[in-house]
Amino acid sequence: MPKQKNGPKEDFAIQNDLNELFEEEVRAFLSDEEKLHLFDDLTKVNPVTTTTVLKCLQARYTVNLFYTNAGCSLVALNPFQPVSYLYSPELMREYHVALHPQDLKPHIFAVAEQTYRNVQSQIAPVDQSIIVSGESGAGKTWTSRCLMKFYASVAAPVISPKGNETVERIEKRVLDSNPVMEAFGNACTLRNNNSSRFGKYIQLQLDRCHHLTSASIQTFLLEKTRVAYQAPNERNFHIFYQITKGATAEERLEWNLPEGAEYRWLPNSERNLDEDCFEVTRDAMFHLGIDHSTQNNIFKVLSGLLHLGNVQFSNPVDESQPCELEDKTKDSVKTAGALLHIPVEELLESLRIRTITAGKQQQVFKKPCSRAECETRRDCLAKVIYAKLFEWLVLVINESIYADPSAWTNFIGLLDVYGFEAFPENNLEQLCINYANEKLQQHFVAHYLKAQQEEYAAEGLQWSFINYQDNQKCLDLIEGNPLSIFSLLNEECRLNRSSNTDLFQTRIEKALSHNQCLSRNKFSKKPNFIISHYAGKVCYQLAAMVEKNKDPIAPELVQVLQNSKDPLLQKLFPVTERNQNNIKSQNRAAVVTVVAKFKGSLEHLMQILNSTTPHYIRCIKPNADCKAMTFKREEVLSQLQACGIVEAITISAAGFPVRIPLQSFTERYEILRPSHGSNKNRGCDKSNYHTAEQNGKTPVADDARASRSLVFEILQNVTGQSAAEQTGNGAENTSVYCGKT
Ligand code: AOV
Ligand code: MG
Repeated sequence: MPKQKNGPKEDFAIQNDLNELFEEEVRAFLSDEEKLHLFDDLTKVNPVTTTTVLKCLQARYTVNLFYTNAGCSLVALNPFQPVSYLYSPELMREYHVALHPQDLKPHIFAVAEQTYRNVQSQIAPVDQSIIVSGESGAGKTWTSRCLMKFYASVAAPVISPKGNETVERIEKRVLDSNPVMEAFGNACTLRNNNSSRFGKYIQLQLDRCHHLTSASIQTFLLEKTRVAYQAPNERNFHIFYQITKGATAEERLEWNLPEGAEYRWLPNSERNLDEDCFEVTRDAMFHLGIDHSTQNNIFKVLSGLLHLGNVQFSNPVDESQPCELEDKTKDSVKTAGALLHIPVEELLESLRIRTITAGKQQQVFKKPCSRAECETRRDCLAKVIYAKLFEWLVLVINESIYADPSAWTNFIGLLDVYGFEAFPENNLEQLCINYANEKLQQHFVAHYLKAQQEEYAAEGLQWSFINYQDNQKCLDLIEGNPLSIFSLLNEECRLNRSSNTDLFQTRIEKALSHNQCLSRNKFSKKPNFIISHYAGKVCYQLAAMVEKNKDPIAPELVQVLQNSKDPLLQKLFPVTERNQNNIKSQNRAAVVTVVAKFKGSLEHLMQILNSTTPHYIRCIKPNADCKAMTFKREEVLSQLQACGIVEAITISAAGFPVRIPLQSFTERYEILRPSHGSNKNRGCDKSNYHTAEQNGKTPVADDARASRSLVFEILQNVTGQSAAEQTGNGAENTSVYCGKT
């Protein structure tokens, strides 16, 4: 349904006239750098080069213009300062009611509104995705949050779906998922104080009237190692700081968190962040249906983990005996056991003693673990509890925002994954994160840089091919078949060869040296490999990588958790016949590795993205120090080059800004054809075109020419311009492209 305008029609006419005047003025001063900020769309800078694009973005940034259109995508520069006027409800409304939101200043709300209107106009694929990308700290999560607020405002149902005052409205619950997931899934890193340590794809589901009915969240690979290990100058997940800073006196007593106590797994807690606010998380959890007693249970378990982190072992005098506890940590293990509702002896046994079943009689042996093994088990226990808790929270949130599929017809998906990362030390976590970013980059390349040009060529349009950086080689190196980093990692896990990293390094080089994206830091003594990603080179350490990929969990640890009397842990680790058998047969069962699982979930995501109409928001981090109003040219330049934005702008500038499938175009506009209803025998009517498609033929130039003539005929009737005027010098001046897709 077309949008009702808020103000008088004339407002928009004046606005459009102004825009035209504006452009003329810009053209007149083309060489004047001071006017560069007036270019709302990078396709209009002339010539489109990395330098002009960079200059334009810098000019805009200095006058607080953070958004710029870039043909098919929107470039968003991170202001690193509050600019609340940019996200006000009034502005949301302005974009929502505008006749042509794209004619207003570039903004994420313009993208959001266009996406929303695409659903309303039902042009296939009707389901939409907004893919927010950019490196760590560029502003993806911020942007996704603003997009969610936009839809919560413009697509809010008229009445509460359950008609029940005691249930929070759906849009509120959807928004409340953010603080909860960020508290449990985000952390302060060297790159970003509020860095997402998991990937997220949220589907906002709309009913026939395009009202928000429900939503569903899919998450990807939480970086659970952070619970038990934080790199220097980084922090654990926000929620731990929230409970230690925000608990009431009573809660401190119950959760055993005395004021000023120190925890090994809580580094840099003197640093106070906005994200440390406990109250916001609690309120949001409550709105999502997590009652106070369940919340209390969650925070008690988390406190238990903090105490578990303080447990330290020392080597026993007699090696046949289990490791001893360091004196000062004896209380920690007692407190951890009490908070996790596990008898302390059982907890200690699971951490210090390994059970081995061997021989035909399946005899059971008990063997004390080494100090290193005890520490691994302690960390593993914390990681498995935290990961399960996060999984369960996502489940609870999904239940709270769920509606039966019959209640909704289409969706808008928002993708916010962890951004590209290169730290001084990188391991499996960064490999997975950067692999996810490579996949998204490939989607962009395939969708805009490759497919669009190939389609123009197939339709017989004049087109000089614009070269672009394809990242297929890098993806082959990471995930390809039969040999790749992933396949070799999995092989090491399968063959249980985790200790000799030197040998593994040699194996990688032998198998994959033909791929130019692979190299090695020869000056480092530690075994490593370097991958040349689209966004830069990253050196990955091989130490512990295979073990992390295997992600083993000792059966004794699962058992001790299943025996816990804590209601939450009982929910997270239920005893079922199946997992009982699993524990027994775990050593023999094929291990599903971390990268295999991650690859599977990303492939599933790509399938969903491919079935939707994509929109891209490219977040750019103007400086690595997260400083307000600081634009570092080299840093922005490398991000622009990496994501292929200049090529995309060039293609968009030379190509067709409006792309409508021919079928949709004819269905919608055939009525405007002068010969409508009288002339059925033209070379190209809908049915002709369809026959070509149904026969599985690529639309050859003849079909394409015929289809274009139909489009021109309609356009001519509307604009009064002849076909020759419309085509001008070929593709460049044609504003509407109607193709097969
Ligand atoms: P990210 O999601 O892209 O990083 P965030 O969205 O967390 O990055 O943004 C990082 C920080 O930049 C935020 O915490 C804000 O302080 C600031 N910021 C971002 N966008 C804006 C904006 N539009 N206006 C004001 N401040 C902003 V990562 O999750 O680390 O990849 O993995
Ligand atoms: Mg983020």
